[in-house]
Formats: sequence, C-alpha cells, structure tokens
Amino acid sequence: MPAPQIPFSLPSFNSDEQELKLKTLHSMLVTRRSCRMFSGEPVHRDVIEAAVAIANTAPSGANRQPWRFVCVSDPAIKREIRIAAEAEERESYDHRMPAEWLEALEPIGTTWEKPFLEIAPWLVVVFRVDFEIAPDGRRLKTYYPVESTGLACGLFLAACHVAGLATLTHTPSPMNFLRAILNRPEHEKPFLLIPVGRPAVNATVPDLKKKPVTDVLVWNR
Ligand code: IYR
Repeated sequence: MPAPQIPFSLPSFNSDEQELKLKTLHSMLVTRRSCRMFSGEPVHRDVIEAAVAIANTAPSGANRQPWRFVCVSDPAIKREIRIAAEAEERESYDHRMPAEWLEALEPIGTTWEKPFLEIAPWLVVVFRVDFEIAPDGRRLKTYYPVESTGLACGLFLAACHVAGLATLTHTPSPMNFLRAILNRPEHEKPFLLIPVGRPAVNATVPDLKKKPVTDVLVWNR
C-alpha cells in the first residue's frame, strides 16, 4: 500500500541567493582532507551520534537504509582492529598490490602502518546491509546497498568536517576481519572504516590538488 502523501516544499531562493548558499557550503567543504594524523583528544559520543543522524538522512533504495554505523571508542577494540588491519595491509603492500597501484599511491605516501587506528578517538566502521531480518524472522531485502551506503558515508564525512573533525576513508583490504571483531552478522558487509577525531596539532597532509570543476562537469552532450 502506498504511504500517504504529505506536503513538501523548500525555500524559493533566487539564483543569487542559491549561489551564495552554495559558495558558503563550498568554502566549508573544500577544506576537507583525508587525515592520517589525529589528536587522541576525546570527542563526545553525542557529536558522533549527531553526525550519524546526518548520514542517516541519505536517500536509499526503497528507503531501506541499508547501513550500520558501528562507532568504536574502546581502546582494546581499536587495538584489535589496528593489529588485524596492519596484518592485511602489510600483505597487500608487500605482495598483493600491483606496481601500478603502488605507484598511484606514491604521492599520498601511505604504508602498511596505521597508528591512527589506535590514536583517533573514534573508529566508525560502516557496514552495508544486504537484508534486514524482520521481527517475524523474515528476510527483508535491501536495494542498491552499495550506492545507498556510499551516499550515507559522504554525508557523514561532510557532517564531521563542518564540526571541525577530521576523517579518513580507510579501506584495509580485505576487511572481513571487521565483521568478526565487531560481532556483526553475516549479512552485514564491511564497507568503510572512518577514523574520526581532531587533527593532530602538527598534522600535515600531502599537497594534492583537485581537478577543476570544468574537468568533471559536462553540459548536455
Ligand atoms: N588501503 C591501503 C591502500 C590505499 C589505497 C587507496 I585506492 C588509497 O587512496 C590510499 C591507500 C591503505 O590504506 O594504505
């Protein structure tokens, strides 16, 4: 049965107002960088919850919201995650990643070592959910879980950034160890590991440039 319809409207800004709104948002978001040097200073869990609430506004296939944000601050669990992630990363950097991939990563300067997994006050481990289990035990399929979870993660990164929190989109590969360490069921697949915290006082990031918008935007054909 279709859900009942409710009114929907948005502020009717003129184009100058629209541009101003977007310039303001752009000037905030353009300073986001993937950060690998975190301060260990705690971040209140209410702040993390507020950022997850923003992620949770993302559109999703059939509105099934096929994501789980597992937020870890327990040092013992962070340590377990670091040990398992570094074991996989070491194998990847030493044996699994082809030369072309290692070359692409050279400007970023990453290695198998991931101290930030213990230093960042929060590790937000995002799972994509392939089906939910209804209260009566039936499987409720989700739709476009990859696209939907990606959208939710994008909003989460933006939310953290505007709150002055640094993030990293980390994908230790393979990352099924996250399901085991975090006791998640088999139908939840690790999607992204996002360390969150303030940047370290002397944090640096590689001097990388974004492509100009004209390189990524095509009008009509
Ligand atoms: N997961 C590895 C390798 C890595 C891969 C990509 I693609 C990056 O943009 C950065 C790193 C790591 O985190 O080191």
